[in-house]
Amino acid sequence: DTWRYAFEEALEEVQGKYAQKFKEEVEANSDHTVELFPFGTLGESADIMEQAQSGILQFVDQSPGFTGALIPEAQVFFVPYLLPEDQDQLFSFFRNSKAIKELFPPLYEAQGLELLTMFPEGEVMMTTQEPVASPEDLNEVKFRVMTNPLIVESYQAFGATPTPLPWGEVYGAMQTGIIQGQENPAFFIESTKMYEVSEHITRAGHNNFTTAVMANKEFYDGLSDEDKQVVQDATQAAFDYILDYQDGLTEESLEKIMEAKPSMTITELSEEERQPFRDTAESVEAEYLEIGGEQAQAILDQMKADLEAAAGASGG
Ligand code: 6CS
Repeated sequence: DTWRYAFEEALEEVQGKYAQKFKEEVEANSDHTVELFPFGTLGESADIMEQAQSGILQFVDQSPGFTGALIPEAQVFFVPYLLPEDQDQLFSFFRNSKAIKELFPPLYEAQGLELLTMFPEGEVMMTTQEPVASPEDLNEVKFRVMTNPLIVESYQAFGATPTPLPWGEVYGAMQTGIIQGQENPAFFIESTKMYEVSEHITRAGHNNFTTAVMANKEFYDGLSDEDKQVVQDATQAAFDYILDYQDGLTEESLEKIMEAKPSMTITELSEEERQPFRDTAESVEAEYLEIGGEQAQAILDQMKADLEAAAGASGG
């Protein structure tokens, strides 16, 4: 059969690299073919999700930043400073998290989706027109966020005026000044040329971009045991590959940005400067428990236990 797989990025960006590896594995180990649909070929993120839910697509990569509108629990990824900055701890968390492997799957199932994996894409950085060293500097800055209520809360707590937008509108909105800030990992700021329409990059260390890959559940349930194994093995191989792929990616991307635009500033906030941003975590977490759905508390507790285990495992 031909399996259709859509994602939110271009072929040579992180989600595309993951998808290419998944395709390669499936095709090497079965008679099936995987047809890849990069960003823009089938619409915005919300469109490909609908297509996966209705079975037009067999696979979809949609980030919790968008899924949080559908599965409120997925908004947990927007509690600032919840995920560790240390890469070993971060990767250990994604490899072993019980929240991801056991608690999230039933929530995705209820939406007609088989959750296959979640993986990180890189440290999230702000790009703005003016330098940012404190929440005061975000005052009156219309800041584009992905479309879920908790990240709106989070950027409000950071002092900004959050503006939820689908990805396709962000470059134009920055260019015309409708928004004056946005956040994304370095590789994406580089590949989408977001640096052309912003002047400053700020590293507050508040998050890592998480994404998720799923299958249409009816399709997945209808597969033979052998084909399910092919899908699971390809998922695991692509997961290992994509963590390796990210080694050094952030620094390389920042270098490319500086080459393309020498006037760009890249500022890593000090611990002291980060403190007021960090201080918002408590209130955003409380808001998550309010709006994060019935399983919010269970997910948050399990995430924290998983993160503690990951910190222990990597000696951190
Ligand atoms: O900011 C966004 O909306 C996009 N950012 C990344 C890194 N991937 C896909 C997503 O649509």
